[in-house]
Amino acid sequence: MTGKPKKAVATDKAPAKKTAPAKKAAVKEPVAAVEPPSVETDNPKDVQLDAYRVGSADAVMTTDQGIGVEDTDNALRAGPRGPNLLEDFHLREKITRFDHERIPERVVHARGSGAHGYFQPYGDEMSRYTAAAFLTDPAVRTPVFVRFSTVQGSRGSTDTARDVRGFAVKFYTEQGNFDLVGNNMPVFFIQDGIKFPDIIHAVKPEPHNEIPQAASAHDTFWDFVSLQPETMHHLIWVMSDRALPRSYRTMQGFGVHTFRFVAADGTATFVKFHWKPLAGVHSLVWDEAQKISGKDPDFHRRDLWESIESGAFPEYELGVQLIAEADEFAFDDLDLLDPTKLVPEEVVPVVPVGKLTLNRNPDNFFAETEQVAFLVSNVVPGIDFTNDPLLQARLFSYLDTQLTRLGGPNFAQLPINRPVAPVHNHQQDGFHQHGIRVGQANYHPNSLGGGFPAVAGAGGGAFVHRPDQVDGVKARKRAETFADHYGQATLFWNSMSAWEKEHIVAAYRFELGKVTAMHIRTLMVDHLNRIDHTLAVSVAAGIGVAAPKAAKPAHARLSPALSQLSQPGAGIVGRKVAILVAPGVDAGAVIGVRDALTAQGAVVELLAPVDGAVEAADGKALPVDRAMNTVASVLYDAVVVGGGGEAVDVLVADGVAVHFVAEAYKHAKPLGVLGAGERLAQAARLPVFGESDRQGAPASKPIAGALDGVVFLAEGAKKVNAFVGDLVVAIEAHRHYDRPVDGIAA
Ligand code: HDE
Repeated sequence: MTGKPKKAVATDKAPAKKTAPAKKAAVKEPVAAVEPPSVETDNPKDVQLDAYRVGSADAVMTTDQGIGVEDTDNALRAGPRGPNLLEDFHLREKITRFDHERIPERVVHARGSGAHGYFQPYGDEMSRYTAAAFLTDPAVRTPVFVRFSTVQGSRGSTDTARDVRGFAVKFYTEQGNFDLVGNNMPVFFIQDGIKFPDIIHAVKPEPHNEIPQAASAHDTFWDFVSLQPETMHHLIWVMSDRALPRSYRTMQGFGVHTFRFVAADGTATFVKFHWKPLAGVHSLVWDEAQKISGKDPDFHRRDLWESIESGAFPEYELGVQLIAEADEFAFDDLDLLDPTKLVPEEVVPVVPVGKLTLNRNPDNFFAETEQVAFLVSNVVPGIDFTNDPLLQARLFSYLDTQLTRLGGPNFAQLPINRPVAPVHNHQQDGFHQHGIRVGQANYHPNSLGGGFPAVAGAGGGAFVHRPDQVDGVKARKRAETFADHYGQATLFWNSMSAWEKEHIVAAYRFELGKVTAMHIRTLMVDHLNRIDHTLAVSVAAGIGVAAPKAAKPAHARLSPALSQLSQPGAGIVGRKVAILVAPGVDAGAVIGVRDALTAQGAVVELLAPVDGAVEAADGKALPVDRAMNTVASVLYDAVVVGGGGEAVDVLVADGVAVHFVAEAYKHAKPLGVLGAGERLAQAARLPVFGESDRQGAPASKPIAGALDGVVFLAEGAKKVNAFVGDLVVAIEAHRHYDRPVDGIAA
């Protein structure tokens, strides 16, 4: 099999120019036929994929055997009211193909979304540490395919479950595929891969009734973790807002395990991989995440898709923590081989290596996102494994699982999985073999094939396992250096801001509050007491468990980099802003705000009680993007209330609009209020606007400027630019958790 497939299947292909996406995605004009997209000619993976793209422009319909189809709406039958005939090969083929459309979903990480892109290193600094060219040559743009995922739920479950997110990157390097199959949290639940089936059985829907879907808030999960203290560190991450990313664009990624870089001279260095989103790290709040699950279960998938279509490409910086081999035992509180531990960035800084840009959506979800097969064992020269016992088990699992999921050993020949590097070996046959190997010799050594393919050796680009001294007593035992299960959970807790701590307490209360077995709740409070006494007392108070006795004070060390506040991001590109309008709206101010925010990259939508257009105060029609009741505040990052007396009368009388504002405020979102719109803010009981009689009385003393993320422009004031400036600052900050929200009903 050669790495460069001949132009195959597509005979009807006429690459068309990719057109700019329609601005209003909700309504699409009918199109005659779908053309395959054009390719970026300098992207070798894209060029390779193009050989497999099939369009149907100007084509006639055929069976799978290429026989023209006369009629696909009526089966062949004996007389118009008679029985079907077995000879109807078109009917049989069509139904058979339909019957077999599904493949087994991934046993974990079943729900996901993918995107194409490229990785480019900033410079050649890494060549001191690794021979991997794709990390060291700034002239090389390596094509990548990335798949983000949740862990627990099925393929059709919701995006915004409280869960770990997968962050799997396939680099199609010139030296073969390198897969960095990471998560959005830097540690894992268990230390030894042999426990993986147990934790996954425990978190998945319970076996007797298959409940709950996409949730860890149930007895079996908490039963398992309460009996397995090594889960405590990862658990507190999952109880934090890290488990509720605002989008895939705004979450970090981690390789989790310690890997090894190997330089050209054979020197090895321990390495931990990090992805940092350039848009900053932002999360949802739990109430919002649950509501989104109903309003738009594809929330993250849609966000990824739309940002790529609009040209606001998600970007992540790859960074590495490097630890010399000689320093393997320099850490007194962690073992580098223990995947339940992180190395604080303040101890070993993250060195930037290069940038990942996601710039193209898949052409076909099944062919690409569903069939992509990540293998932890895919490494290229310059990157090697360590003895991390979780990593070692993963090295087996990923190849094994593809055999069932993708139906046989030839899954690497699927277009999305093919390396761009040439492939030559004596592997042969099996289900779905695509290659036609020529020649007589399918073994090594051979003379009949001239000895080819020949083994390469390091000089010829071969992967050479780094010689490593291994020595020990065969036993089912863990290292004593893996024994501490609480210290880093405490480190995480200590590093959180006040609001992050509040959210963690609320999450434990919610999750444990769903656990019906009281002894599990009690045991969990005991564990929390070893992490932090205040945490344990606060959780206990919410779940009907007696407060634990004061514990031995845990350590007071911090790692500020663990707080989301350490990675704010800059700008408002891709933030979604809703502007509420109604007939009689002051269109001038609304248009000014919309255009100014759009110019800075925000996605702004005008919402009104009904779709279409509203007649503004100046008599002109102002087109709206959606009816308010088809969306909800939880789908936006910020909300602006339009001004205009008559319009605000309509909005105040509309429960949907009042709820929209109250809910956005309660979820700590930035709010902009234009002129008379303050009456809607009062109707929503926003404290910064004072009490309201709900009858439309203007605020006696309107606030000025931005307060707790609420920005106000007084009626008649012309300072739209200043208003927008304050609003942008408020949106950039993402959330405003310090504001008072007690008593807001939403
Ligand atoms: Fe996975 N994991 N995993 N995992 N994992 C899979 O492989 C497994 C682990 C991760 O988008 C499966 O192709 C074992 C850690 C991601 O296609 C399976 C163990 C981390 C994805 C599997 C782990 C991950 C998977 C299911 C413990 C973070 C989705 C389908 C030894 C560093 C990849 C598949 C995608 C998928 C096994 C632990 C991340 C069954 C046995 C730790 C992101 O092979």
